[in-house]
Amino acid sequence: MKCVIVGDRGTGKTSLRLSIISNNLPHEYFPCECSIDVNIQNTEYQFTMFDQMFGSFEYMRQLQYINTDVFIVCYAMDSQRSLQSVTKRWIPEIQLYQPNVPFILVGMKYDLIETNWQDVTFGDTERIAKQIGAFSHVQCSSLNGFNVKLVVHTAVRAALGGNKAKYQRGSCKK
Ligand SMILES: Nc1nc2c(ncn2[C@@H]2O[C@H](COP(=O)(O)OP(=O)(O)OP(=O)(O)O)[C@@H](O)[C@H]2O)c(=O)[nH]1
Ligand SMILES: [Mg+2]
Repeated sequence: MKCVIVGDRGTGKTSLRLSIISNNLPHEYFPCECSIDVNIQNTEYQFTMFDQMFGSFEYMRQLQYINTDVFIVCYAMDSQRSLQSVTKRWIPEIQLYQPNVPFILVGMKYDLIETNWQDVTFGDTERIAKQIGAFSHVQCSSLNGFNVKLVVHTAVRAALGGNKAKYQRGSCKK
């Protein structure tokens, strides 16, 4: 099962991928791909995650999108701009190249909502998730591990459900 993580620079894509496999934030360079086994309803799936290898080059990113089963589309919860990029940039791009592949919307850096003023509200993000046709919307923190497993399980379920999946309400604290 191939999962590609997309989102603006610094939203936490690599940290999420590494948190999924190790529950630690990166301290050094790691390759762009890693896999874990996920058991859902007594079936084991190999879940392979990629984050962007090619910086801002769209023509190279589209190659990475080939054969993707599910996208994780990220915004950072302390960045309104990264949420705007979801609708302006990332959704148009993945739908251009992989129009039938399901995706989930993921709010990153949930831990910051306790310390920082938030300009991204939960209502806004739920509304946007529905508008863009996300399978689901989850908010998580790679720093403390909150909802990281849920991101994986939701992505696997989206991949299994394919493009027929209906929006499912996100599982967030508030
Ligand atoms: N507080 C907090 N910081 C985080 C979290 N996840 C990532 N960060 C920090 O955000 C910064 C960017 O994280 P990356 O994982 O490198 O983000 P990225 O999306 O891979 O960035 P690019 O590869 O440059 O596109 C780093 O300083 C991380 O330590 C999180 O859940 N909470
Ligand atoms: Mg990265």
